[in-house]
Amino acid sequence: MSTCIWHNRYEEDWMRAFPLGNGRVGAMVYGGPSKEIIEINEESLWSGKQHKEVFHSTPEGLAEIRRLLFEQRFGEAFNICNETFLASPPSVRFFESFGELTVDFADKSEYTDYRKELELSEAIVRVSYKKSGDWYRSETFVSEKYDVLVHRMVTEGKPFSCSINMQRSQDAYTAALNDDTLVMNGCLVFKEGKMYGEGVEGMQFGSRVHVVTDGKLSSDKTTIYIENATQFTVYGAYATNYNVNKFDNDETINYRKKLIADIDAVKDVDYDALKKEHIADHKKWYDTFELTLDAPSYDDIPTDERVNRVSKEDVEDTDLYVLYFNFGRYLLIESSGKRATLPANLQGIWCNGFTPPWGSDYHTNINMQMNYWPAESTNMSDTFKPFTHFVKMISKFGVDTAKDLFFGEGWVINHTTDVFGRTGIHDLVGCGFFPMAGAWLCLNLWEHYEYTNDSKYLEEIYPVLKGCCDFVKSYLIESPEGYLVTSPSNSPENAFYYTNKNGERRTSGLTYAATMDCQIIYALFTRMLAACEMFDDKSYAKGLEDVLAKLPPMRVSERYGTICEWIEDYEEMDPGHRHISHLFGLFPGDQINERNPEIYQAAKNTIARRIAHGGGATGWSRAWIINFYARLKDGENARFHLHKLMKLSTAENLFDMHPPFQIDGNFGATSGITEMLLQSHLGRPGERVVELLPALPEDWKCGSVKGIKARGNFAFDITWKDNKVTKVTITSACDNTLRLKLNDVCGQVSAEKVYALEDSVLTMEFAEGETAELLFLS
Ligand code: FUC
Ligand code: CA
Repeated sequence: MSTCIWHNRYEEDWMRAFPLGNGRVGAMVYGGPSKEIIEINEESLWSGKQHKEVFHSTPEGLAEIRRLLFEQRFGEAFNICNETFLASPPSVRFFESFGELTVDFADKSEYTDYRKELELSEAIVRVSYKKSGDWYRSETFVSEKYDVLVHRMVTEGKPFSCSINMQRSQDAYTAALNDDTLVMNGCLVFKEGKMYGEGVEGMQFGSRVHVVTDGKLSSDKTTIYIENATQFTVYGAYATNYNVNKFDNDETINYRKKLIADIDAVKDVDYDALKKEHIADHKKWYDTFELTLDAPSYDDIPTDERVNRVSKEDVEDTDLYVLYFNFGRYLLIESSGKRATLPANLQGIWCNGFTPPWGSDYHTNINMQMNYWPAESTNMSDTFKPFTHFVKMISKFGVDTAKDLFFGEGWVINHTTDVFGRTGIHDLVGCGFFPMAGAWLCLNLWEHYEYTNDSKYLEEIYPVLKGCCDFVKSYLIESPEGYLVTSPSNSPENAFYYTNKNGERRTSGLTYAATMDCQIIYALFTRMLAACEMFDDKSYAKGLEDVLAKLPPMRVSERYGTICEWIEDYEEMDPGHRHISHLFGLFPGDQINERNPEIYQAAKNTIARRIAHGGGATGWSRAWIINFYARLKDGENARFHLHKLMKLSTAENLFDMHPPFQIDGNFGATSGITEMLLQSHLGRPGERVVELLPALPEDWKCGSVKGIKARGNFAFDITWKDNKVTKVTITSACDNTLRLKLNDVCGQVSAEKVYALEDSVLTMEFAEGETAELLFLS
């Protein structure tokens, strides 16, 4: 059971550094033997500030676009969108690196016996090596309790000398306050630019670094020097003046106060006690789940070599999937659990430099939603907190956008946002237009409710869901076929071929009623109906039912046997496109399932066609495919694409590669593995049916999983042998009825607790906190 990522070779490369975090402060530890570099991030350090977006659309323009789309005059419709839809300023700003903490050693001589490891179950990076016969060992972690980074170096050999610095190459200055303390203070200045609008003197931020050592301390203007030491400990505190409840920089926040208080609280704590507490705190998050696959362990091979064995020699390393899975859970805990107040962005909280890919922002046409796919099923529900807050905030900012951009009700957001509440159409109309993003975000909220069964939470998010449904209802119009449709509409970020009125072959991304829109609306409205029932909101339910009755049905392509991606059976411009949006209903939705065999088969054909044309080329797309195959109960293909993900889209520190690094693939694949082991999407909310090992690959003969969650707040421990379930222990966190489908991995069932069996579905009543055991005989 792999829980340790390790290297025995050092290279000064951010993509080989190991990530740490406490949800708020992130760190990438390079592990350099002559110069240690720890790149720091703080979740809220974004350039820019809150900005009221300006829109240029008009009700007449929107009506004209819609008319043109119904007449298949896509080019003309697009031109109006292109001229009027883009927000001013057009782009959101960036998440940025906080700076680098460095320890520069005087001794630059050769080193041997190098080892750098990240122990996932402890959230500690350890580095060790020998120089001139002496061992040097460091440990680094980010404490949840004290909210600081801790880095300690010890040698049992000859004393050493080094210098310590905390720096950022722009917008900040560092000064030694005295011989043991550095302060860094800054203000993010963002220059005026065509895409970003006026220049901004933005967020204030700073750091306080404190050093404790048995050596001699001295300092000059910017640097602390340590001489003749056998050990030192560095404490780093980091903060900004961002206010997550305002979604803006806040001049009234004195971040320096926090830095001083944080260092004061930690600096005299005994190191071993501090570490012990850190590990115990981490285990509360991490130890809620355990996956074991009975496969050869290659823990003695460095992780980078294991990745390379898969990519270059095509080795099947099953145990590496377990490590990757554990890493996925770890990454969500470190970027969105513990002290996090903002959700995991495109890179979690780990970003190198000042202009990261896609600004390391929040993309809401799949990426942000995908980040949270494993949050509930892998039993770390509390990592979802920052997401809930974020969507609540967005729902406030999105009200003006719904009104001023689309002349609609409720709230809306499109395909990207930042931490300042941007909800308009950004970058380019072609990809930036996606008014169903909010509905998709709401479905994540719903999943949190279904997995926790927490009706207070549902009450809390009900207005947000309602506001989203209000927008969708106001956005729908009647099509010539008599359906209620979204218009304009697109299928992120694909386009299709059509023939225009002059008989010319053209492409368009815009149409009305793209399949994904209909699937998202179906998912949201059917769930909302369940919520209305709970709150006895009959008149609202009626409105939703009326819409559901008039949504266009899914269509099977006559040419390809696939699910049509758009309202018409168009040919895709890119048949291998990374977005497989029209399978939203298969995963994360539940509309496409085995109860409708024709559509289920069409979904299989849809993936096959995408893959035949080079689909799954980005890490996140491949991760999505794993979830699809799991839902199709196809364990072999799920495993095959997991293998491809390791082979083609995984870096030497196990970060997912779009490429470049993008964390959604890590999270998506973690969810995919979970879906292979347990599913609970069939049936109505509140009456879901659980299925065990629905997509177990032949190769994963024996194993066990502990703590895997099903909707309804059931936790399962499952043991299997020779591809058959042998024992299951179920704990219910609330009074509830379990419905368990006995599929072909389940033999003859027996239990001490009373159960009923009908049509291969076992039902069992649970009281809050009750545990029951099922045994299976083959
Ligand atoms: C979506 C994807 C891209 C990339 C970007 C951050 O727009 O289409 O592949 O992942 O988000
Ligand atoms: Ca965070």
